[in-house]
Amino acid sequence: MFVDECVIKVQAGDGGRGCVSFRREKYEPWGGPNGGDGGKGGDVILLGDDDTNNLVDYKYKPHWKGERGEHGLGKDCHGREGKPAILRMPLGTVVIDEATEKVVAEVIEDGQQIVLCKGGNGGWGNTHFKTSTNRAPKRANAGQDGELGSFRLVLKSIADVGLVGFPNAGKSSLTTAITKARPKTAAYPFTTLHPQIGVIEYPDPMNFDRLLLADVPGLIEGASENRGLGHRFLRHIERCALLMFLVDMAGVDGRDPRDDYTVLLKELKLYDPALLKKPRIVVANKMDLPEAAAHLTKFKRRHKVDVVPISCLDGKGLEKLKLELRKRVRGRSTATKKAKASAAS
Ligand SMILES: Nc1nc2c(ncn2[C@@H]2O[C@H](COP(=O)(O)OP(=O)(O)OP(=O)(O)O)[C@@H](O)[C@H]2O)c(=O)[nH]1
Ligand SMILES: [Mg+2]
Repeated sequence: MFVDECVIKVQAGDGGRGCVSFRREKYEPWGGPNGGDGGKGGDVILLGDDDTNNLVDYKYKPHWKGERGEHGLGKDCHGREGKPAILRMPLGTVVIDEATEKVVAEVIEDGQQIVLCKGGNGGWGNTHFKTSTNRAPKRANAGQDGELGSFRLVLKSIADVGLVGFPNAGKSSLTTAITKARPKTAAYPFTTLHPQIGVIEYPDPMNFDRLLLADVPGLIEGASENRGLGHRFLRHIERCALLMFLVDMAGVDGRDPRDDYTVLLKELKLYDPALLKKPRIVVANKMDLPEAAAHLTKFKRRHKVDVVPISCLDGKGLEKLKLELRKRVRGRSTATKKAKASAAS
């Protein structure tokens, strides 16, 4: 089961109580205060984890608590700190506070730690309240309460290239052909029911590189009115640097490939117009079928865009496409870096 949105309720541990105690020993009538402090409560910590790509654990276990700090003891013994609650999050998780509707954290890197709720500090033991005029204080602090809250987790996958296309266009076939991911492929629509990330490797020994490719479920006209699987999964391409529009140029399902492209642009715009501002590459798939060449000529005439022709079946054009993807993604990031550097200087 794939879950990319859920609500969790978390509470950090309360601090332990400080202790009121006095040193009592034989021949030591005025031993003085020796109450230890309470321990700090355990935090609630989010930990970026590259090995998970799903929030399903949090759907079934939505309540998380940090441990309470132990109370202070006599003989100046401080209470132990409470253990933190560590929540492993898939990379790309956005955390929204339900009370304020504000984004409070974003988990981006493997191993990144974010304290979502802080544990309460432990209370002071009576040693802290000793003064020259009050040498036997009978006062100690209670521990502070740990922070608590209700948070919505929304997973927006992190990838360099996001696939956009109608069902059956061959998105999963392409992912299988150029990455080691193995999404299910079949000749019926909506084979892919949730996003999958594949890694495209460039095994050039001098210049090893890799790009992440997001295969998402197909879009159909009316996705904005929740037809098909709706727009739900488009959030997984929001962060991509490049959008790859994959069009079935043979029109196997009886649609005109020219209309497919128009509909895809329209549906993306209805979801979020900012997606159309992203760089995009148009790829024509199924060029091994005889009808495809004629469709491609008509397509270019109407849409006036550069199209990369490929066939996932016989592998034609795939190497060229991989290089083109690297050029566009890396070229873009170097261009952005150069722009930032010139702005800074
Ligand atoms: N002839 C031909 N068939 C292809 C090619 N690429 C994919 N197909 C076929 O197209 C069908 C759909 O492929 P998928 O990869 O499952 O398509 P998809 O876009 O992932 O579809 P959904 O997951 O349903 O959105 C399969 O039967 C593939 O064998 C190609 O280049 N040529
Ligand atoms: Mg698929």
